[in-house]
Amino acid sequence: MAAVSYQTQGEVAVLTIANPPVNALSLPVRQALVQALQQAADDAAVKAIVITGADGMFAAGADINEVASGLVLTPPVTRDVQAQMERASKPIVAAIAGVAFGAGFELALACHWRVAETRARVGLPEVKLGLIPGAGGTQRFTRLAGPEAALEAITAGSAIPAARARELGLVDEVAEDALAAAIALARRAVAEHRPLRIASDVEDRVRGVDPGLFTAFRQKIAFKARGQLAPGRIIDSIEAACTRPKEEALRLERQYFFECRDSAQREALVHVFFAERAARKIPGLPAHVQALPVRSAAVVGAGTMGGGIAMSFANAGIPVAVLESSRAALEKGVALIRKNYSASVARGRLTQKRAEETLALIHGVGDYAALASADIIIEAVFEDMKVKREVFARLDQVAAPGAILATNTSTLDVDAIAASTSRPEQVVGTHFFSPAHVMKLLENVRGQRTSAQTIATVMALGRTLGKIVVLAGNCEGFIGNRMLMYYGAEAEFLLEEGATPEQIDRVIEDFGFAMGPLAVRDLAGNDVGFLIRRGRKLPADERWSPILERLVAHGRLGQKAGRGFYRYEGRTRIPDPEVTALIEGVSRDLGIARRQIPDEEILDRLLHPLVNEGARVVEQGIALRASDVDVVYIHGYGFPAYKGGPMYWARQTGLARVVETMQRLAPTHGARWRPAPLLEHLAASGEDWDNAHEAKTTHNSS
Ligand code: 3H9
Repeated sequence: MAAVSYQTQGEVAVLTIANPPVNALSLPVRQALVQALQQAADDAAVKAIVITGADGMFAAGADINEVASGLVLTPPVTRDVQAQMERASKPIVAAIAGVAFGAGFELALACHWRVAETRARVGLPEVKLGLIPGAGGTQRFTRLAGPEAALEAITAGSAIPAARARELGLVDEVAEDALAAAIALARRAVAEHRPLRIASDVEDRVRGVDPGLFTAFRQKIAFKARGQLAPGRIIDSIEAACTRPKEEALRLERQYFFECRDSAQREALVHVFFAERAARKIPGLPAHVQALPVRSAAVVGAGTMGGGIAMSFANAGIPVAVLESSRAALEKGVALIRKNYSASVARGRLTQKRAEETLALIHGVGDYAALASADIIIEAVFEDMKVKREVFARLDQVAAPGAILATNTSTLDVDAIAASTSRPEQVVGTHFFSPAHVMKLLENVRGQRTSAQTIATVMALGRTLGKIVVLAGNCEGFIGNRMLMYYGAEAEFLLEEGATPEQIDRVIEDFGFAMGPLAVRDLAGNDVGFLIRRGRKLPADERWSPILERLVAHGRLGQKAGRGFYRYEGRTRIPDPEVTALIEGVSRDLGIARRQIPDEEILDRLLHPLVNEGARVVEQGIALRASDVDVVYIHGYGFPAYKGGPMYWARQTGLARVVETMQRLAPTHGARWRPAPLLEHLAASGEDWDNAHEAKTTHNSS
């Protein structure tokens, strides 16, 4: 099939991009577009042109593989195609269905007019790949919609719904049938001899812009964008659209595009893009296995977690019952859900109408019998095996025969929970992260007897709920929490040796994490952390630091108590001399001489345990691939996406160097610093995580 098909409907030539799966503008598409545009220009019977995409999708952008390989720069580049379009004497209209993203939208912006289908979305998501739009996107967007809208949308990489794009002036019409409406518009343009509208020549929105706008916006996103290259370059480029001549601004955009394209951040974010998609693929799942439809759901437990899970279902349009046997607890839970929706309305993220419609999908119930019709029931009760087993035994009695019974446990043995039912093949872990309606990650956990169909269903369900889904094997803590154990422990050992909570958190936050490990502990509750730790098995040659226990004994339970590793004023953390004294007391008791610890050592000491446990998780098949570990850490634990995740970080650092550092630290810091066998094997053979599966097989059999 041709990359671009050419048909005529009367005097209109319709050019259809056909490059499955997402009509990316790869080289053959660009070549075919150049030819088709020329054909239309040469055909005297053709008076206007419509560009559209096959299979209900305009174009998702440049081909990301070409960006990585450099082929994106092989002529004709997108800018060449656009120049040909802007030179054309015949009107060109874009008919946008599905999405027009990145270079796809940039192509549409170079058309004279744009018609979008009602459900279509447009946008420039390049920032999510560590890039800035490279085909005039920052320029034409700004000229059509103005700099304020451009700054917001392009630095966030937002997908803009058709109706909003129309309001912003990015598209000219919204229609049920974009192609028919675009052809009609093209015909009108011919009949009325309309002057061709070239977006890059539109001046009124980029004249007389207050330069303070850019300074203010830089400050506004400073924290969120810290450490990142692309957001700043996007602002620079939009500023150039408002302050420099057109050609110069376009040249600058191109220069910034190259700078970003050649950056380590772009490489890391492209890794993440493909890692997220690879995570959905489950090797060995028979092709004939279909996900079961989930038309209704139920959640046991109306606490923060249960409420958030219920909201995730309702937000996806799936009716959900929330069970809580105590009436007071149920009312409290439902009130919290209502409050969350009201807050979204107040922030302008949701209309009142939509909030009410969504809320109406959530039903509080007080009796297990009310769960009988649910396709899936998710247990979100207290993290205690006995309680969970009791809940599952009850669920087994009331649930529909085909219903999936899922546990939201974050650490407990899914098989032990499944064993309390008569249908272990329908039992699975669905580990949501708090707050569940906000956090993107869903870590599904496969028990020993979980069926392929159950797995297929919860993997598909995750996507329906808008989550990024990873499948983990069953072990204590699965992928994420298991890795967290040594990371958290190491932070406290560093405190014993001389670091302060604020130094540790600063180093990790400067690295790009959303929050440092001690601030996270305070947020989650030190009592909770201590309880989980007490229940965990530790190798005989390992120990826990007594710091956490002492904090709890002093009532320093974390943010909820106003004091933990820090003192809190609202959510603001303030270093507390009392904590310093407590930590120094621990060092004294243990006979540890405190010292100044360099920031680099803190970073090494915290990241290496993550990588090492990550390697064990891969080695033992708990994670299907190293990149799944990256996805879990980025979306569940605040690891900076632009650094690619812990396993990617290790690869960039060099696996041999990682092993060397661990071996250097092992004699002083204990058995936990012994490199995982898989890590040692890969480092010695010079192989990469990509070969981890083969290496694991070889390693296990040798
Ligand atoms: C750019 O345009 C730079 C320019 O400014 C510079 C010009 C000079 N390329 O996500 P899905 C694959 S940068 C190659 O699972 P969905 C994807 O890997 C680009 N492949 O489906 C997957 O493959 P597989 C800016 C791509 O329905 C399959 O398509 N554009 C691309 O959930 C299905 O994808 C973007 O960043 C691509 N551009 O979502 C948009 N896109 O089946 C990125 C997808 O083998 N894409 N694939 O795993 C998206 O946002 C979503 O893919 C989309 C579909 C919403 C389109």
